Amino acid sequence: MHHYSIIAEQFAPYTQVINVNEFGNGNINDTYLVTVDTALPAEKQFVLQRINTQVFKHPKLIMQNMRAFTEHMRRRAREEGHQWEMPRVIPALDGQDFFIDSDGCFWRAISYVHGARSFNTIKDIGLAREVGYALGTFQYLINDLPIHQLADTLEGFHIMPRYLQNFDNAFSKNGFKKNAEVSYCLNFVDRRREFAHILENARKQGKLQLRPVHGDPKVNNVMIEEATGRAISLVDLDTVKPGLIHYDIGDCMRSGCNTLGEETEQWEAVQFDPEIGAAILEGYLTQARNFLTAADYAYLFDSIRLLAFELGVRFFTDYLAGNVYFKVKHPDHNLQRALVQFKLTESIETYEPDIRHIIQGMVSPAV
Ligand code: GN1
Ligand code: MG
Repeated sequence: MHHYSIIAEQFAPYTQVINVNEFGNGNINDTYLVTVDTALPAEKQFVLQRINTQVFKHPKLIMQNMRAFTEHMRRRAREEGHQWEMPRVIPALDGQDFFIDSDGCFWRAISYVHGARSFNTIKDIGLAREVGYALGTFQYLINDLPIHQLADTLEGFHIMPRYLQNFDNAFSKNGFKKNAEVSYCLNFVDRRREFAHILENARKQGKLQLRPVHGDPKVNNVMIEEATGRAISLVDLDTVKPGLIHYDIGDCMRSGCNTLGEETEQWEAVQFDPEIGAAILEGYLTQARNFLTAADYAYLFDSIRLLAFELGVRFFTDYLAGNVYFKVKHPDHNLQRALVQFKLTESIETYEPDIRHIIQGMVSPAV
């Protein structure tokens, strides 16, 4: 505790640190909420994070990106009259955007979105619409930033054919106990090998273009203003980089439409909720209509199916590899998480006609 206060003080030179508490439930970085002694409500708290440099090999690039796109988006929101908050980078005592401690760990601080909270699952249609709206707004405000101005903070992120290769490597290298659940997962992946290439093929064929994307727009990264119930920010900005907008919409849908949440132990009961899906898409399209192309719409269903499958493969691969990427609470945690995503993928496949119908209705709304 004391150790963390000393680090927090690096980012709070003029005030006293009151406490440092673990915050959120990220799978990669370590996150703390720092409370300092100030009368200004907006500055009372800030977010302190230790970046996992096993995953993010070039953490300075993350900070460089963050400076560039938060400033861009803040300006754009002002010009467009959007009420939208972007977390601010808080410099360390020496003026740099990070602090390296005596163990060589990489720390950074960002402002906390004040007067807002997030949810791990979606319980009502109104929240679903706000979650979609948040993603649409984020993509809209960053859309005109040239992608060459964004560094690649995580090479291979969301490139599904690569995840399949990693899976094959982990499978051939590691011993594991083969039980009913593991066999189910192995078969599940094998039957969808071809499908895994769908987005990257469309990109190679020039049908889909790289754009700035968020990378991790899951439900609990959307900040909902407490006073109004409106989405006012989308946080967790380490993976903002060039990508396909489909990674974002797929990730947002796979997390929002699984009402049991991705950490549930009842994986057999996991389902995709089409009503919540329709509301997320509706909120998303209020903003995204401005920049989506016909080809973008054509791959929406596939992106929903693919991102659930992708995350399942990533969790399962990490289980096979001995839990080296995602933090786990027990040795079978990543297997459990993989089963949740595979069940969700199955449910998305079952609902395919309904989901396509919903999308179709939004592309060409009845007059
Ligand atoms: C990881 O650490 P967190 O929870 O923000 C992962 C995402 C996954 C998510 C699943 C860099 O994000 O891709 O969707 O877990 N981030 C990275 O909960 O791999
Ligand atoms: Mg994240």
